[in-house]
Amino acid sequence: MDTKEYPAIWLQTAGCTGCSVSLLNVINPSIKNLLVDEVLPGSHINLRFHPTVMAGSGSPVIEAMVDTSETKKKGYILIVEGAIPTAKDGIHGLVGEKDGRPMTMKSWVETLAADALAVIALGSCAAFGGIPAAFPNPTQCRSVGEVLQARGIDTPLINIPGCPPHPDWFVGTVATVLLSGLPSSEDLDELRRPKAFYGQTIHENCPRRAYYDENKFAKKFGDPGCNYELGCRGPVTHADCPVRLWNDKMNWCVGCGATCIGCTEPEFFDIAPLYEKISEVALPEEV
Ligand code: FSX
Ligand code: SF4
Ligand code: SF4
Repeated sequence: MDTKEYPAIWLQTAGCTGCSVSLLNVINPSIKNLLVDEVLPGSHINLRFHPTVMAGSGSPVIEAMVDTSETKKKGYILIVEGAIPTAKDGIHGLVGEKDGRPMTMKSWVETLAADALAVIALGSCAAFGGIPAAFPNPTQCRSVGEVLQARGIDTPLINIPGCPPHPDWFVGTVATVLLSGLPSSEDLDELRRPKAFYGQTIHENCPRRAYYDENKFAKKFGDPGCNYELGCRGPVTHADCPVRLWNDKMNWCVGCGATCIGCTEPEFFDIAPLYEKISEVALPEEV
């Protein structure tokens, strides 16, 4: 059977590289399976540019990226990790050069997204602005969606937030696209997140939920009880961490005694101090 190649360009903008590190921790398939082998029978992702894992550097890799966008128009996937600095037309974030001139992250995102088959905004920085866009945001970091909208670029966009996102959320989304094509509006929520991974709140599946329902709240970390009064944002946060677990199904935030800090939601870093009860946030209907 012929292998179908899916070219991909992975751009890193204003972020911490945690999204890439998280993906490198993927267990099944392994990162080798993902990058070298067929990710699904007959389908291979040809990752043409990734700043952290590619062996090359300098002009040749920039040329490979540009060549991909020019020769595979509407045939490659653009993955953006990080927010986009937009102040002073993006001068605070530069990646490589073109024709001897420094290129801004903003101009790469605009150029590469316009010619892509689809764009995946990976991580909360790319999806919503995240930590780089936190107040007072002097570089005016914006999400990928905001940058595309400002330019009228209507390439299909999938947001996979999380700081970092779970590797399964990315791999599962890519595998679904390869198997069944781009998601329909039914498959995404109003924030363009795949419902398959973000369709329920943390609170709906939390093993401490019975404590919440009985008003048994931990007063300090380590107490038995629900961590709501310690600032847990599980009731307003959409992701499947309690059932998927992290690090090869080892544990997850509330499971190891912490709170859910709401890392898959817009402006999670700005809405309130992380370890204060979220009384100012309206709780959704009880489930
Ligand atoms: Fe952001 Fe990626 Fe948080 Fe970091 O670069 S989603 S800061 S984990 O890693 O973009
Ligand atoms: Fe779990 Fe947090 Fe909901 Fe409590 S508030 S049940 S700790 S998700
Ligand atoms: Fe993010 Fe909450 Fe999941 Fe932790 S439990 S990874 S803070 S969504």
